[in-house]
Amino acid sequence: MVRFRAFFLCFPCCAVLASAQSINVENFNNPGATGAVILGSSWVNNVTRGPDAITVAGTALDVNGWGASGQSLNATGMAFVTIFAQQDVGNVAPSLVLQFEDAQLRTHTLSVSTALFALGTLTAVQLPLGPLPAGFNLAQITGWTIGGGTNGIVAFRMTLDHLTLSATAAPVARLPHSADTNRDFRLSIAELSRLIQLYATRQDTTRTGAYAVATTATEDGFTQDLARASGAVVTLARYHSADTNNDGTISLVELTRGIELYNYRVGTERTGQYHIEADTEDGFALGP
Ligand SMILES: [Ca+2]
Ligand SMILES: [Ca+2]
Ligand SMILES: [Ca+2]
Repeated sequence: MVRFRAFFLCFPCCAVLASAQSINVENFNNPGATGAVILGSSWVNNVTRGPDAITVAGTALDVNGWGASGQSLNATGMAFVTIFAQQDVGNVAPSLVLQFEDAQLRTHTLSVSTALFALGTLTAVQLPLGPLPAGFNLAQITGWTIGGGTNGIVAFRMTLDHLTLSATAAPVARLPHSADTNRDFRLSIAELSRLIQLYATRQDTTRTGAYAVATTATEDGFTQDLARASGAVVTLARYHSADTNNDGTISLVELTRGIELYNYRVGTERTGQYHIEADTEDGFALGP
């Protein structure tokens, strides 16, 4: 581990990404969330707030029990909604419903089947933002709510992590980063070291960064390809999340992106937190 230390210092956090093509509506973080439990709803006292997500359980019903008012969201140009959530054991609610309200109190409601969200595994589901109701003003969204969308009929059991709007339907990662082998949406030093190991793969004396899909169990499902020569073209059955150009090798630029994720800080504490987001080179973005 020590021999990597100087290497880290050579790659300070570099802000490669500056896409304004998406809006984070809600991160459900604690602290940091935009919305809150809607008072008087069945979600009161039934929402557990984790650092990165809320978990709705207990006697919560399929109402829209979380939301924000007094917002001034300008969603002009946005065309897709991505919801990052999971179903939890006992969920009976058939739909996850998102409702926006504009400054003239017009509402726009989107509904997606909860079956699209894996049970117990955070899943990103993307859907078109439109068509919009006549006159709905995307430039002046003042509030939104999320939940099961009814008056309260059946049990709602979901964990909600992230809600974004985006201009394009860029491919969205549906799983944690390949380097995040314990799938906690944080890159640890051990996980980064594994990525560096793949990057450092050599054939004879030449660094190739070549990797292959593992045929025996490994922490990330990949293995160093010690046989492949530098520049040899390969097609893999699947690619490591860090291999953003899908060429079967981890390049310096790709490793640097991994280090950028690893280096994410909250104040002075390095947390390595990241989340799934459209419109980035690897389908992920810094922070919870
Ligand atoms: Ca979150
Ligand atoms: Ca991790
Ligand atoms: Ca690559």
